[in-house]
Amino acid sequence: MNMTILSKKLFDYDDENFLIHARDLFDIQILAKTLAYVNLKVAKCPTAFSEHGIGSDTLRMNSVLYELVSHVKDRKVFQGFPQYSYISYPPMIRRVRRKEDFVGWHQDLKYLKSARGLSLHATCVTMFVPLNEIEIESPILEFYDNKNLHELPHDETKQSQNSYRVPEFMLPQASIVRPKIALGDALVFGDKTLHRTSTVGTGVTERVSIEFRFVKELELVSGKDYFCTRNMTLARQG
Ligand SMILES: O=C(O)CCC(=O)C(=O)O
Ligand SMILES: [Fe+2]
Repeated sequence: MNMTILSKKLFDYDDENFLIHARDLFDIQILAKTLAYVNLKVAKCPTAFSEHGIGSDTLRMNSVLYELVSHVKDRKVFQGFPQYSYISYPPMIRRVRRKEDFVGWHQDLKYLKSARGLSLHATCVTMFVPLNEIEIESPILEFYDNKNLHELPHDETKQSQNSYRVPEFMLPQASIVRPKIALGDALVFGDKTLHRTSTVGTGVTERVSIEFRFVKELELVSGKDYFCTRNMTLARQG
C-alpha cells in the first residue's frame, strides 16, 4: 500500500480491513473554515443535528465540504486505495457531544447494505476527519486489530436506535487500537474494519467530524454527485 510520508499504517490485512493514520493531511485554516460553515448552519437551524448527531442534508449539500479534500497537503494519500477514486457526495457530518451520539462496534459495510445508510455501492473506504481541536476526553474512534474479519452480523438495540452494532458475543478476541490523533489528521479504513466511537475518557467533549466515503468507479450511481480524486473535481455521474 502506498503511503504519504506522514502516514502510519496501523494494520493492513486486505483492501477491506486496514487502518491508516494520516498525519498532518489538512491545513488547520481550512478545517477552521469548514467548522465555521457547520457552526453557521447549526446556528441558523438548531435542529441540523437533531437525530443522533448526524448532519441533515441541509447541512451537507454544499461543495464547501470538498474544499478539504481538494486541499489535502499530500495527494499521495489517495494512492493508498487507488481503486476507490470517487468520494460519494454529500459526506456525513457528525457532532458527538452526548453518550447517545456514540456509535457502537460496526463495519461500514453494514451501512452500505442498509436502506438508511450509504446504500447503492458495494464497497467503500472511509476517511474520518475531525474538525475541532482534539482533547484527551474527546470521543474519537477505536478499532479492532484483527486479521480474520469477515462480514459480521449487526443488530439494532435500544441503546443505538440510529446505528447498527455487532452483538457483544460476536466481537473478536483481538487487541483494540485507539489512534492518538491531532487536528489536521485523518483516519482511513476499510469497510470490514471493525470500529466504534471510543468510550475512553469519562466526560464527553464535543467533537465535530466529517466522514468521506470513497467508492469505486465501477460502482458509480447514475445521477449522483461525486468528487473525483484523480482530477480533483466535483462530477455528476451522467
Ligand atoms: O463518528 C463516530 O463516532 C463514528 C464514525 C464512524 O463510524 C465512521 O466514520 O465510519
Ligand atoms: Fe463507521
